[in-house]
Amino acid sequence: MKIYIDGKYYAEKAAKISVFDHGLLYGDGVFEGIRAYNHRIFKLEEHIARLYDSAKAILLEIPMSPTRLMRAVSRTCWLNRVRDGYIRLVVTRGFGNLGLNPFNCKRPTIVIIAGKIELYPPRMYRRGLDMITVPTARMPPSALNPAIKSLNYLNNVLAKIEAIRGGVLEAVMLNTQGYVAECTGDNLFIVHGGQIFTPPISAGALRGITRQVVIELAREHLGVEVQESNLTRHDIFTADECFLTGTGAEIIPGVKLDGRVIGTGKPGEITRRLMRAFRDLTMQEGYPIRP
Ligand code: PXG
Repeated sequence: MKIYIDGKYYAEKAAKISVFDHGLLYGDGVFEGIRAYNHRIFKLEEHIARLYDSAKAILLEIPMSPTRLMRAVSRTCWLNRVRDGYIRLVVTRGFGNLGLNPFNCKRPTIVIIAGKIELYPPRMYRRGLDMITVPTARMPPSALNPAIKSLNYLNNVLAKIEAIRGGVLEAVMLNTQGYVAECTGDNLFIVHGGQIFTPPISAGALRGITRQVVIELAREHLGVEVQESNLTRHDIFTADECFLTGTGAEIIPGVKLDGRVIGTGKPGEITRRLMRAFRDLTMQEGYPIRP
């Protein structure tokens, strides 16, 4: 594997950054997880735009234009002969000293890894996920806005640990008001009476790229508007269908929450139609992989 660090390519074993990098010392940085399908990078422009938004929110100036960064991502995929894959794009505050002050870091570090990812075993896509609600609440926007895709993912990691310790693979995270925010690395949707609902961004969800794709697919392919509204656990318990969306997860059905079977306990019709429409879309469009 050839890994991009600050404009140069390194073999996997040689791809290293400093222990004084504030990305390591403080989780001070931002990232994107991006997928490639069929020799094209899916929604690259949208991922790059969100990366710059996250960077802006933490006063980190990415030392490269969005266009050049997109080319660097594409070239990294090309050098790694990616057809279908997963790209991790990371921008840290950079090399500094042991103090918290980010202004001692001279230049952000940019890393691009083109690899593979499998979040859940394939049978879960056919049968659906069992989930639990975890005690760790999603970070309130007044502390660290969950709309920022920062390197500080401990909130999500703790929720993931609680899910796995609880015997399932995914956690539903509530906000500090008790409304559903999202899962550890996925947005959440429910279907009720033929309508689709998802928590608003203000409930503490990331503005998911897959979430936006699903909102558009629902409208265009199913003729159903997705409503953004505050959801409680009760809304999930009593839903006809539930599914999660994310770059890593793609679209995966949720069939059980806290011991309550959702709908029939099997992936629902609307979920399956969206999964098919999503798969078709990923095969059709994207930013070409080239040198
Ligand atoms: N919420 C959170 C907290 C995320 O981290 C999503 C929602 C979905 O957003 P996108 O834009 O991807 O549709 C994410 C994305 C992983 C993993 O290893 C997590 C994400 C992406 C890829 C892999 O768990 N998070």
